[in-house]
Amino acid sequence: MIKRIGVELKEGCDISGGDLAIKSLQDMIDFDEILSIDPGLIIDEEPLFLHAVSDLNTRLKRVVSQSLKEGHFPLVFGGDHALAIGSISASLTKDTGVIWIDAHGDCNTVESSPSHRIHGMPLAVLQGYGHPKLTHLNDTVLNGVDILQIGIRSLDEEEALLMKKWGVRIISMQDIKSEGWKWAKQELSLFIDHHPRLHVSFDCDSVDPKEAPGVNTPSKNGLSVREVLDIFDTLPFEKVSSMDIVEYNPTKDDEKTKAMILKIDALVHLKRGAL
Ligand SMILES: [Mn+2]
Repeated sequence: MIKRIGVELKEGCDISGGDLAIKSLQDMIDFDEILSIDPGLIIDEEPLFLHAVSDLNTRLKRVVSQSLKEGHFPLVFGGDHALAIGSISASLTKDTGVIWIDAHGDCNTVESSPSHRIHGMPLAVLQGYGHPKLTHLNDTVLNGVDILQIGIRSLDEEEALLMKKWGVRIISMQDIKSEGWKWAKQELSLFIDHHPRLHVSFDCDSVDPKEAPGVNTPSKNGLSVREVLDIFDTLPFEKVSSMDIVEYNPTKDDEKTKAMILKIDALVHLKRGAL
């Protein structure tokens, strides 16, 4: 069974609206479980709101682990990509490949991040680089070569160097433009073939703001909704063990982003439900 888990969080990016993602989806989606930030832990820190984000991820990890243990497919929704620390640390094994569809690299460390926002750090944390209050959640450390990013077009300078050093595989928008969509799909297939298990983390800002304006940090010249649906249609769901749909900010939306999320949710149910 697909377990839909909603995460009410904005402290990973500190941009208003991301915390309302679940409320906005609730008229169309029945969540099996909803987790929220503990307001008592929201204290300014370095990185921002460390205690609150760490606590929420600890609880999310428990919920996702339990759901996997019961044989379910956890599908995590939220307005903030910092939640991927909890969802992925729960599902990660040595065999897992992570497909990260995003405009940004999300590979900043506390030192490299210009914004100090944890939503730009989840993939660094999962690779073992970051504040100990976050990296302590890792039972398994993710290797850079087991990450494939798609849709990238905005990396911080130091972050780009770290990603290169760690061996993170990137299919950037520039690559897609020069090599073509067919090539990108072949690269994706190769990555899938090399990994017996997959986690997919979908950041709504991977899509062009013309088609998905309801995100915290929009970035121009992104993927089309058609391309995203093509990726999900290609994914072998017998290998995908868990998934996130994140960074949805309903206060910036004109219903297009929500409609896209509902389409992805329906496609995942169609493909995963058929197994
Ligand atoms: Mn992201």
